[in-house]
Amino acid sequence: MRLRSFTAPTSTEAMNVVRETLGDDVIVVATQDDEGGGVRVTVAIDEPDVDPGPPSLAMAPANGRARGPEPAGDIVDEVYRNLRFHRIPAAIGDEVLAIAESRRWPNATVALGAALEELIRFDPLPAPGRTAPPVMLVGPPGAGKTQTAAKLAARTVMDGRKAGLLTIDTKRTGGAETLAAFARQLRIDPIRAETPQHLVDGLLAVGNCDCAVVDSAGCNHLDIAQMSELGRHVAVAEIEPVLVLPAGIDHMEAADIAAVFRELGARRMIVTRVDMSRRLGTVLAAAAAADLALAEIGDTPRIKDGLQPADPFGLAEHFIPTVAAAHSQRTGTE
Ligand SMILES: Nc1nc2c(ncn2[C@@H]2O[C@H](COP(=O)(O)OP(=O)(O)OP(=O)(O)O)[C@@H](O)[C@H]2O)c(=O)[nH]1
Ligand SMILES: [Mg+2]
Repeated sequence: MRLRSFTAPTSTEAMNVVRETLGDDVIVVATQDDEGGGVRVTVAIDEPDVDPGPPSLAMAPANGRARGPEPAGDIVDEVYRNLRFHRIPAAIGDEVLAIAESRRWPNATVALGAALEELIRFDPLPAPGRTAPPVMLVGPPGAGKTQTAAKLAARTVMDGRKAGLLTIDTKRTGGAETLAAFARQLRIDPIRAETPQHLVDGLLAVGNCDCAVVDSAGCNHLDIAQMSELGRHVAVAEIEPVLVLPAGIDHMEAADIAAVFRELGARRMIVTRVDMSRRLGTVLAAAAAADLALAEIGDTPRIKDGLQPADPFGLAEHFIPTVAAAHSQRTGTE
């Protein structure tokens, strides 16, 4: 017996989807309001039991892209088990499964990657040297903004280009010093912008840099005064606010946070601490809820090579790690 959930605006519509997808030979085990809106119908399908527990190395494909075709039902099952394990919100999960079922994919990673490519936008930050407005990293306290600023600067410097760092995190004890400590390793002296006008001046001073990144203080998205203060800094010049959000937090909270930072002007997000989180539903929930494009993935505390430009198949491998990738994640070796 296997369980599957379908979400639609009404229970009648959800049942229609159930019948279209699985026929009449199903048992409805639950009908409930979905957290994301609409009604979720859960049905039992009369098939041999499938353990819905965490994906294990034994279940992982030996090599995400190179393995030959698996039976279509096995692939959909594997995608389904991973969606459940990662706590993917039902509404997105249903769409992913529909895509996984729509074609014969070589394996589950490719099926999930193809679904992510269709459902989520991917828009990495421009490579150094490409003309782009300065980026301001914004997000909740402790999300990884300062470390990400250092990672972006390091990527630019490693590429032989010039990076400029600024910070508006000047009121909090130690805020600016953390960035300065990272920046020293890169021989960069970050500019401390105490006021919006200082920020304008600072941005002019780094105008010749290939990549200018502004670090900001962590903001409570429910605190209007804090968000307004941040908004005043974003508005002073042509700056792109980019949300930084850690993986692994509750997916409904992540969606709320993303929606508030979208109001501030964020259109892209960087997900950090992917190496520390076994469940990545947050990533999809936040991106889908606020229509944010995934820009970069932080999957290491290291500054050097600390960010990977987000792409659907790379992300799918984080959801369904290959044996080799899982091994290297655990041991730090190739
Ligand atoms: N393992 C891991 N740790 C990370 C990653 N990104 C950030 N961290 C850690 O997360 C913690 C917080 O990172 P910060 O960059 O200081 O976070 P912040 O958003 O600037 O925090 P505030 O300025 O206090 O709001 C630090 O201990 C970082 O080393 C990552 O991708 N992986
Ligand atoms: Mg910081």
